Amino acid sequence: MLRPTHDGDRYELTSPTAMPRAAGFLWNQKMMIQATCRGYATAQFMQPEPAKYAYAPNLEAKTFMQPEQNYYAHHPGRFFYIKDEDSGELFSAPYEPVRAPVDTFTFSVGKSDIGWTVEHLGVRVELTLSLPVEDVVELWSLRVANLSGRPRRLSVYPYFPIGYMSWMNQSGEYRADLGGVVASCVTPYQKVGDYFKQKDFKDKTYFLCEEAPQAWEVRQAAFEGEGGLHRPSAIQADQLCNGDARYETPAAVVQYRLALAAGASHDYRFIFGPAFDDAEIRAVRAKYLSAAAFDAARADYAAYIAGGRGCLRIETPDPDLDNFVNHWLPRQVFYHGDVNRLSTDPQTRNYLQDNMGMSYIRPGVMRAAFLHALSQQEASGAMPDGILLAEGAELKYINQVPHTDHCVWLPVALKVYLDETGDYGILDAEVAGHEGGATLTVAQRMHRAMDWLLQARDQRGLSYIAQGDWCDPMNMVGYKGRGVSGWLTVATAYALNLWAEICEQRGDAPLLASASRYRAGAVAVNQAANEHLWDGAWYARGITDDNVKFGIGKDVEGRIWLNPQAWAILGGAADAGQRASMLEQVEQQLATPYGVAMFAPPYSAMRDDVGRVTQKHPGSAENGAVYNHAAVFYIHSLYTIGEGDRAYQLLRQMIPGPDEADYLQRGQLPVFIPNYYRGAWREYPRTAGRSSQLFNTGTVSWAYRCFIEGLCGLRGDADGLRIAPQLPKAWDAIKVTREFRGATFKLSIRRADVAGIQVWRDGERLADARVTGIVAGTVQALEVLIPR
Ligand code: CEZ
Repeated sequence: MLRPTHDGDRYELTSPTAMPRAAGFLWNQKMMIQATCRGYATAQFMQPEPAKYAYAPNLEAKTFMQPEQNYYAHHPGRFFYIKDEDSGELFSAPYEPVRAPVDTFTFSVGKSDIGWTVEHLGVRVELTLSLPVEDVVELWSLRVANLSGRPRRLSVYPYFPIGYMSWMNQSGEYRADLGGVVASCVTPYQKVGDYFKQKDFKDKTYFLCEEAPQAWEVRQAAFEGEGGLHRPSAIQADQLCNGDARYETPAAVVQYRLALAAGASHDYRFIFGPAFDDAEIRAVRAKYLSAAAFDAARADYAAYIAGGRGCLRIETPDPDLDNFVNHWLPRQVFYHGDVNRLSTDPQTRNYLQDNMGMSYIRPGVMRAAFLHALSQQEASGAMPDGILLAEGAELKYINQVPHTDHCVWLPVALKVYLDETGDYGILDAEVAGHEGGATLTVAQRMHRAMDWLLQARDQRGLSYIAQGDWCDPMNMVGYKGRGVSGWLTVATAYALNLWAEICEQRGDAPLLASASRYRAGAVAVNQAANEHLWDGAWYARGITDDNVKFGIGKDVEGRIWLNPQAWAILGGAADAGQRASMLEQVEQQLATPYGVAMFAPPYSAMRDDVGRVTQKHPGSAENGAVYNHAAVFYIHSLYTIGEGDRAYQLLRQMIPGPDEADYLQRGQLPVFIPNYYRGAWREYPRTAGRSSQLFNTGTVSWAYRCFIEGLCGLRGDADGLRIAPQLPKAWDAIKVTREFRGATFKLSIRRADVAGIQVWRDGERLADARVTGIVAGTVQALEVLIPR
């Protein structure tokens, strides 16, 4: 099997399985490669740091979830193999790794659990995954039922791969005392300081079984053997070998022998998660691993999710839309405001917009977040790139790249909060600066932020972009310190106007004086935009360090961008004629069947005066996708100018379906809005519309706002609720329930022969299309008539 040849110059191995990792290696001054007997190879070259030219099928990036994530056989997952003891036949649920053609398959996504039902070989497998409200633990229930009408002898094997935990130290074993598999590792590090940061990490992964199994295997390679994941060797034997993993990749696999009479079924429960030590594992077992505890945890969790149900129920001619808006959209908004994308340093714009959405769900959360963000304002009035949420958190990754737009989001988010709550008292709230900064009121800090935006402009009056604005990867327009952002310029005007409006609403003399100053500032900014950025039919995206205007008619790629148009509408730079021209150009150049693209045509190669956005694959992400965050700004802007039809069409396109061809093309369930759908509709129609599958996106707070305030037209003001629905042409009537400042409004909105909007209550017409004197706890029924 293994022998030296050529006088000892060479060794020969004749079995590919006896020493599967036996390898040789070669090198030169620029590279090295190690190759195993089975053909696996690891290579690296120097440029001058070590780099790869062939990659593992997974990405190691830890910055954020990756769009369009690829899955492969050894990707982490939760699997259950079922073997017929008599025939030896095998399948797995939900589907991987065996990929047997099962008879029936159901994947069921709920708001508070996910389930699968699979039938094959006369056996039904029902799986449910749920989570508790507080702890990091997966609750898995499994029911195996015999549908075959005859007694059956089965083996049931949950297979939870744990994966490559650490190059320093990893192992795993079955722990009878804890009732399951426990794998342990040491999170890798090299700096001494990291030892102290990491020593309390939860470096154990447990898989606990309510019912003790007959056998187990913890060494992944022993489980899989030569059979491969679709037919693991360990499963082909009668019984698992009770193996452990010693600096070997661990997996949690257990075996249950199950004799089921005809029509009988058996239930199992498992928990899976991380822990610091055995004591914690014991405690989590005691707390969760029983039928009663599962039921209680599920009920608690369902209640927790229901707490984010939002303030709007609609009944429209489009039931799929209703379902999304009533159930899934507020859930996604709640997710964002609840956990801030599970980051300790969310980007400031994300933090503000994600919490802005909480205005409709838990306004108190938005209030606290807003004050927290302001507490990290810099002395200059600038906002930092990220908001630190945890003690010891640091600005990382993208937050180390200087962006210039963060102050814009303050009045944007604040206005939504004020409209929803009327809590103008927040302007007087005092906010202590962090790291010994001054204590200032919210209004004073807002002034500083607006002053910062006003001064961060060049001699033409255009806003500097530094290494990015809203568009993170637009990092080379202004890295030399001169380039400006067309979007940020018109967005600055919008921010100034919003803040001025808030000051005017508050109405005390000093605030009024500030308001007129900021109004004048907005006028000046808009003038500059019109002078330097209007390109005849739309606004340019910016001007580079070398004074090259881009996003203009003569550009072959990146010719027209959505953001400057949308925000020129919002900020008032565009007059009616300009708006009409922009809308037409957007429709002609950016419309796709899957929504409106963020710009077009996509870049096909690097433009080093624009930046890495041009290096993304054409039509993906910021390189000309239907980037929903940008699309929703535009939709919102359309609602503000009474373009309800156009707005609705685009809003509807943001949700997958309802026809099958659309679902297939997008590849996504209509239970969330993804951050993008592929663009490049003209260039790459095959992939256009494909979902990124990323549910982290600033889109959702705006989308919810568009449904509430745009489509249904139910926006608050300082002391009332305005009523100005904008139904799409094809609709005659809708019903809406809107919760607002503690009261409930039940509206029946329909078209009638009226000249303007009429609102009727108890047979009496209200003076305006606006309700005031709102009393929490009351329910009002309103008839709303809108012109045909
Ligand atoms: O991140 C988002 C940001 O969270 O991109 C948006 C930006 O406004 C959001 O604040 C537009 O650029 O760095 C990159 O290239 C990434 O593409 C990120 O910009 C992007 C990712 O989608 C996050 O999942």
